[in-house]
Order: sequence, then C-alpha cells, then structure tokens
Amino acid sequence: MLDGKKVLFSGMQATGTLTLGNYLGALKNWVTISDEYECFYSVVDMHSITIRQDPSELRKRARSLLTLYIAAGIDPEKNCIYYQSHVSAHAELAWILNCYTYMGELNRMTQFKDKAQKHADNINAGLFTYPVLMAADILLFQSDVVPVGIDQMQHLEITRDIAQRFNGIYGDVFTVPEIYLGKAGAKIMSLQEPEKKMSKSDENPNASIYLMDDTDSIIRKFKRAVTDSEAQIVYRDEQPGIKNLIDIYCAAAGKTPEETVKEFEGKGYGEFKSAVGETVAGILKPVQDKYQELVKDKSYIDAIIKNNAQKANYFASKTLRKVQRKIGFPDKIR
Ligand code: AQP
Repeated sequence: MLDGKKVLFSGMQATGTLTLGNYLGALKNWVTISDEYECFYSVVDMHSITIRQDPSELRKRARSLLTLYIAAGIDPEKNCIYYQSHVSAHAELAWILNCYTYMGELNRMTQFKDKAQKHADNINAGLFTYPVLMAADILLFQSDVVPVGIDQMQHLEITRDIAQRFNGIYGDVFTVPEIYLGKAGAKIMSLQEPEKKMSKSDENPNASIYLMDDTDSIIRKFKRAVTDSEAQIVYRDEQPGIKNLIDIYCAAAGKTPEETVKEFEGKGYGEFKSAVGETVAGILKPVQDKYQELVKDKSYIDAIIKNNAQKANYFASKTLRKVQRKIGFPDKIR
C-alpha cells in the first residue's frame, strides 16, 4: 500500500517497435486500471540487453517506448514512468534474489527455452536469470498487482515463489503480488503463424501490427492474415487464425466472442478481416497522433524522465535497505 492505494508494477522491454499484442495484452489495460492503483511503469532496458542490442537503437527505442506509454494515456504526473537503468536498486536486489533462486526453477522457464533457441549464438547468463531481475522489479515496489499477458504468467509465479521463500526466512519483507490479466487480448497471436504469439522481435513484419503502422498497412496486414479454408467465423481452437482475429476484434471493440460470432454470421473472411483492420486502425490512430505531438516536446519528456526516476529511486531504495538489513549487510556509515 502506498498513500492508501494498492501498488501496481509493470514494464516493457525496448527490444523493438511495440506490437498490437503488447498494446492489447498490457498497455491498454495499464491505462484502464491506472486510476485505481499507485502505478510504476518501467521501460525495462536492463532486460532488453539479454538480447544483443545496437546501443544507439536501444537508446532511441527506450525513449520512444516511454513516450508511447504517455501517448497511450498513462498520466506521467500521477504514475511513475521511468527507465529501469536509472534505478540501480533493480540490479542490487536482483543479485540478492539470485542467491535465493534455484537453478532448477529457472531451468523450467519456457521463455528462456524459446529465447535460447532463437538466439543460440548468445545464450548468456542474463537471459537465464531474467526472471530474477523481473522478480526484483516487482518486489522492489512492494507491488500488489502486476498486469501482464499470459506469456509472462510463469515469471509471475516464480516471483511469488521467491517472495514467499524470502518471507519464510526473514519475516514479512515482500508483498506477494497477484497477476492481473485483462478480460480480452491476454494472448494475441502472430498474423502469419497463429500458433505463435505476436512478438516485437519477429522478423516477419507481416506477422505483427506495430503500434505506429499507418491505417493502410494495418488493413493490408489483416487482409493477408493466415486463416483456413473452413469459411466460417467460429471461435474454436481448430481455427487458430480466425480465433486470433476474433480475440483481436473483441479486445479492440470491447465485445465478447459470442457477440462477434453473431455479428459476422454468414459473412465472408474478407469482410471480417476488413472490419478487424478498420477497428484496430481506429483505436491506434489517437495514440499515434498523441505520440507525434509528444516527440516534439523534448523538455517535457526530459522532465518526466528526471522527476520520475527520483520518485522510483526513493521507493525502491526503501525496500532495498530493508532487505539488506534483513540479510545481514552492514549499515552504511553516513
Ligand atoms: N502477443 C501478446 N499478446 C498479449 N500480450 C503480450 N505481451 C507481449 N506479447 C503479447 C505482453 O506485453 C508486455 C511486454 O512484454 P515485454 O516487452 O517484456 O516482452 P515480451 O513479453 O517478451 O514481449 P514481446 O513482444 O514478445 O517481446 P520480444 O519479442 O522482445 O520478446 C508483457 O506484459 C507481455 O505479457
């Protein structure tokens, strides 16, 4: 609890251009629930370097991501939007938690297996201990809830396990966080391979809708989306392409799968795909316009970066000090 409100933490990596999956699975929910909680939204640039990054690109993407948080509707005066690398307590707590996490637990993480396969030439220790840094991110702010997509569920579970283990040894040090899953859009799949999740690092640009894609590209990509030859708009696992488009439509238009199936009963895939494309383009347009306006105001964004880093450092260092004392690190002489 902070100022009588529950605490929420979430973050995104600056590993590429945000996709519709990131937006519907996370960012859109962040905006909806931000009034209810004391929120910390981080651009997790320390996580990003688990995959090799071009330094100047990473810097640009991180700023662009932070700006997109605001463009999507997160008020930076009421919510703490900051770069992870500006708060050194993330790294310090991660080291400590590494010593309370078992190799066997980390070995089970499916994201590590997927990413290790994708980046076989760079299976670094950071990629392996990624979930520990994520646990540190969350526990540092004594977060009550963490809104993420389904793909991050396993990482949330290990965070809870680490927190409970630590509390079991040292008393009530950490709040054990709950996962917050949005009603729709929790797992958006690739438009080209609907059995794979939509990812910002996917090399095929037609597989993802990017947040800054223009209307024509969005509509074109949906038209090209892989479906099937069943020719009926039904919400079932056997038609993963259509199921994904229904999920996207539901999340974008605020409808249920039943309502959507009824709305498009007897209609062809072409008509449905156009409707999905137009609806998605319609919800992204205001975000894109706001983004273009914000990037022109350098000093405004700079001030947010500075002020919010101070705020995040203040709260993070409180937890870190508590943890350091509990485990027996000597007090600093001031
Ligand atoms: N396809 C998705 N559907 C729903 N939610 C998703 N998220 C990611 N992809 C989908 C959610 O977006 C948030 C940001 O995630 P991240 O930047 O930490 O990295 P990620 O989960 O690894 O996302 P990507 O897009 O797949 O990035 P890369 O390609 O770099 O690995 C999280 O809340 C996630 O659940």
